[in-house]
Amino acid sequence: MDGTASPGSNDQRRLLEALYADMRPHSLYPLWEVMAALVTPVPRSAAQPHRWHYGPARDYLLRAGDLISAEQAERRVLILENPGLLGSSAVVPSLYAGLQLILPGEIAPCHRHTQSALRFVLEGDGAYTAIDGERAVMRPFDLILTPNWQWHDHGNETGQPMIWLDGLDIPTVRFYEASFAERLDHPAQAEAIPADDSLRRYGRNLRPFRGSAADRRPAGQPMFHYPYAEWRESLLGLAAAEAPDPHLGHALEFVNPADGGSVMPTIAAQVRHLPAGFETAPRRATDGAVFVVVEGRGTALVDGQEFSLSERDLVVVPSWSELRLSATAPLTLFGFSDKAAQEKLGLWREARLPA
Ligand code: 1HN
Repeated sequence: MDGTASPGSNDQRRLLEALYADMRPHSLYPLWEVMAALVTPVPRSAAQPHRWHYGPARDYLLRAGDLISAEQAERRVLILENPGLLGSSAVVPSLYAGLQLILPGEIAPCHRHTQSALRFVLEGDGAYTAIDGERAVMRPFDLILTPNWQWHDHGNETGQPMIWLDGLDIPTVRFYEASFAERLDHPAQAEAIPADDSLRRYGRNLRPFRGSAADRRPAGQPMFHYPYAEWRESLLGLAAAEAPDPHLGHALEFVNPADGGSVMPTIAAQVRHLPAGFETAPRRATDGAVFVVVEGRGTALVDGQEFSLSERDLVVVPSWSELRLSATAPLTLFGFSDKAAQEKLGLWREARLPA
């Protein structure tokens, strides 16, 4: 036991143990025996740093594609389960990550749930996610959101497999015991709104004139598609114009234009760019994060464990682990984390350490 109380005599110990044994059937437990483990001076994550190479994960996913349809599976996904959190379907204690495959002609049937999701496209071009009646056409490295309780289905009318990274707040919703879900009685929802309508309406810092009855998305969450073509231009433009932050490299956060905050209440998303030869100074932060390589090569040093990274490899960086990133070729990363929820709860912190 990870005790807090200072040791006493053998006699005291014996009497205490007898007390504990008597109390146990009454659901009572002494705080002083566990307090140090509950209130740690710094975070101690149960999650482990881990890297998944894309190639082997993709092979297993395609093998699953031969064995079960998207419709039969409802979602054909390989969970990126943290080796420190086995059995929990979690990549960090608050978040879930997975790799999803949709083959040509398939539909992942329409449903909605209180879990919020993001998709980050890794392979294929031109499949769609439909969200509350509107399709977003998925192109490589686009970010697409499925906010809490919005109807969504995915379909692939192209000739190629589509693979993307799913990030959901499943463990957070489980923690609060607030899961609700429904299925639509049709596999695909009706296309009520033209494809990419929300990008035209909200994607360039504009919104429908108030009172014009043209608002088609929820006022607090108007955007659900952040195309690669746009975020790449912003990130690489920044990289061309200024020196990288020593601890982050060039870094941009995706925002919800309605309030300037994170893309969803529980999940924050970011992109980073490191010029070739650049190495970040070490940094810790309380958010548990998942990164995927968009382009380039490098390494992630996470609490002293070194992971080589190449295109589409994934790495999980648990809370308060010390991260150093380095680029052997210009390195672009996408990441998502629970920073959004932690900031709302007043918990998020970082420590920028000397190089
Ligand atoms: C879900 O709805 C999707 O819509 C993916 O693509 C993964 C994992 C658990 C629960 C719901 C999707 C999911 C999921």
